[in-house]
Amino acid sequence: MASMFDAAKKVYEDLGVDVEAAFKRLDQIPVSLHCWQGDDVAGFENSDALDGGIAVTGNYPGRARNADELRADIEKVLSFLPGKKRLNLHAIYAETDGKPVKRNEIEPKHFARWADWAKEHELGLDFNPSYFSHPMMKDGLTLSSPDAGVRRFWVEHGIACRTIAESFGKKLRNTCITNFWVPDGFKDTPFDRLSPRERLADSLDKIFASPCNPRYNRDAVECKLFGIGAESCTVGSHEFYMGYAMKNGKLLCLDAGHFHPTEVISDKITSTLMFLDEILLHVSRGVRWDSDHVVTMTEELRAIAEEIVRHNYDRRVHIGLDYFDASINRVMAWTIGARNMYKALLMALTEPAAIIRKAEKSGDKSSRLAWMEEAKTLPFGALWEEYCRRNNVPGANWIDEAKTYEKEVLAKRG
Ligand code: RNT
Ligand code: ZN
Repeated sequence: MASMFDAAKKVYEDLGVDVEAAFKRLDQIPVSLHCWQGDDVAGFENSDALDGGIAVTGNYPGRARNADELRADIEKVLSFLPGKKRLNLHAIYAETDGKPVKRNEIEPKHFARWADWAKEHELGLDFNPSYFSHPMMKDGLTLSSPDAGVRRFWVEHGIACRTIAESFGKKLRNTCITNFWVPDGFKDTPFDRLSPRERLADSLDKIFASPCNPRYNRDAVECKLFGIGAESCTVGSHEFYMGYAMKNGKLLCLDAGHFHPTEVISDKITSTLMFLDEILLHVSRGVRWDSDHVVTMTEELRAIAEEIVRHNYDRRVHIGLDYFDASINRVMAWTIGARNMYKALLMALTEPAAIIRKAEKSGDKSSRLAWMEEAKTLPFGALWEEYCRRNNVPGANWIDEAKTYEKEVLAKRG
């Protein structure tokens, strides 16, 4: 293995790429693993079917049924991932010892086990209030509902979540990013698109008025184009949240599956960061109506990583994953997408940047395109295998290990 790596390294070095520096830089770029791939966004509240315009299809055996199973599965996934990791939790993953606790009354103690476990595994935690799969969602609306009682409940949920997030940041000495996504929208064309947006902004203002130390928690707001059952108007549209984030100093969350099919978030990174300090990404893959397919090595995934790397946004772009697939082994779905994220970052970190930049600067567009295309077939696999080896995680043989875990653990779940 070492000799294949040495040969590959030489190829890259001849193109002016410092592979060791790329490894070191990748070591410092965290990827936040979403907890919800392991149980089909079910959580531990025993709620009815998933709603909020998102859907998980498939019934592959082995879904995690409780927090211990979910943590065991996450540990398995983490053992397949090189590089720096975080974990992203949703409020519905509270552990309340079998006693139902209202979402507006959840507290840090309901996440104590998660926090202890995160500390033990040296993981930073991120958080999300859960504005779906709940009876207080009325007519598809939460924070933008015309019903003041509904809005109040969800405002309180948001405030409770920020307190929990702050406790994570304090305990782990690691800033938590809390992402606000609400599914609020309309199946058919509303006459008044303004009032719900005014109500959403007002509710958010009320949530963010609660004190929260930005060293321990910072907030992001996530826009969306449409959801199932909310096809005609989404209250929290891109323009809504871009404006809200800029005006209020929040992070904007760009989900790769939340835009028109030919619109890409990679092109939004430089634009938004001209006017915002930080953004959050939900790296996902949209396929027709679904915004949450397993992340594969697409042109867009590479472009996202390139934008972060080329402009040194390592600390200003927070990378989170967001997809859910129940039609294949969930641990493998998780791992495939997450490994692809690290892989794309390493690819971006080892592109022959100096050569391409020089061609562009001198106006030599043919050489620019030629080098960008040549770069695609450099011996990248040997670099990736070496990076995995140095981080004590398997190369392609993770697949066999995952299959063994399926046989020994997942298949035995009822
Ligand atoms: C939904 C949003 C949101 C959720 C998660 C579960 O379209 O992308 O981020 O996927 O919060
Ligand atoms: Zn998302």
